[in-house]
Amino acid sequence: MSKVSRIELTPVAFADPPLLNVVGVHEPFALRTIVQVHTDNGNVGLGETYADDAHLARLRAVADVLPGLDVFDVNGLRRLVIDVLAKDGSAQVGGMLNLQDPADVVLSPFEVALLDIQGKELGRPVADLLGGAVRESVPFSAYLFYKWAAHPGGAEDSWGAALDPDGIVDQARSMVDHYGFTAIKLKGGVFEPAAEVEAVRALAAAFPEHKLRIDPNCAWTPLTSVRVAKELTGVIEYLEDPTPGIAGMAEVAAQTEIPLATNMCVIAFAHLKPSVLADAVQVVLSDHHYWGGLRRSQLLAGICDTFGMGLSMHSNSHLGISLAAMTQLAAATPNLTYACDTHYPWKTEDLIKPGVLEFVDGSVRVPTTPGLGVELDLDALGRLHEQYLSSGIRKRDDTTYMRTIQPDFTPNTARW
Ligand code: GKR
Ligand code: MG
Repeated sequence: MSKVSRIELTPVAFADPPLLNVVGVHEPFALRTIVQVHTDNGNVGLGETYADDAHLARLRAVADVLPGLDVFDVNGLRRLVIDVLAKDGSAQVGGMLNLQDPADVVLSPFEVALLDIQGKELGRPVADLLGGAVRESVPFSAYLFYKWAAHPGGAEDSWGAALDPDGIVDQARSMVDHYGFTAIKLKGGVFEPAAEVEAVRALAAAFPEHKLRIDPNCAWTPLTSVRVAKELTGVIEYLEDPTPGIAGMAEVAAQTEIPLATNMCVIAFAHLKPSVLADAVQVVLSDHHYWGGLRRSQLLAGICDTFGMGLSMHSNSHLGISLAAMTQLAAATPNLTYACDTHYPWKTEDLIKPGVLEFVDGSVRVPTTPGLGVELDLDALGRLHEQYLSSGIRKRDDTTYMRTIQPDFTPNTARW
């Protein structure tokens, strides 16, 4: 079997609409790093991850020590990552999350790339390496955002503005008509809770058959969260991160029958025990980008199963290699029974060759060709890398961008 011969890390920037959230607004470009792991027999494995400067520096440090690694030695990969990052500090990812230990977020894209190579060498899709696909297609949810019609000074995008319940329902209509989603998530934490509850109610009236969720990214106090939960009982399938911290979530969970979901207070293996002991969350949103890749995400799935917690999937702005990895993982995870989040419909540029990852009836068919099942378009990679160089953006910072437009903006965390 082959060995790693060299690694290419390419930071890219792709156009992103002005999506609003608790900490500000998305900048005109989102960043990703594309990882290409080359082998001594001419194979290439793909991975995709964050591209903030600090993360890129860690990826580069790990990439330097990987040549010579057997592509099946995923345990060896993790040991190397841990050695290289020894005594390294915490890692900020996705604009809002702070990980105490950067090992799993750095490991992830390399692990995905090794699995891609393993699949190519064995002639099997990655889902087969993860135990086999238990579903032929993976359901995703429509991910709605309050948004402006355009970035300041820019041209209006095709989605238009969504700043009230009517705008949100129109946005949902476009997403559902276009992609066939059967679950809908609203990103909240932007307006007062009452306004966001009204938007969810408007969605429920317009889409009575759809599963609904709201995620204010911890914008509310426990008291407000309990009030909102009362108002939305019977309307939403889960309430995502209403309030910060395991203790706060436990306080809310004790007072509602709506399952509480999180991608903010349980974001690493160390958080599972305290969260289970406090019965703080009933659904964990996994994300292979910081849970250490696909196999460690399966470990998380097993732990959720053991402790009777549900499992769903979180997303940040991403491109097609991530979508392929999410789809292969979800296909091979029996207890991933909620529709997964994805930002994919918001992007207008990609760097994989088209035609593989299409949404039909809200689901993506699991590629059955070897590896992840997607191919990199090298011209597009070059274009998006040029865009990264010229964009000047080197880390995601929704708050600073928002302050260039509203100088007095304060992130809304636990404010209401
Ligand atoms: O893209 O603005 C955004 C989201 O708010 C993202 O940053 C979150 O990580 O999607 C995420 C979530 O579910 O919390
Ligand atoms: Mg969330």
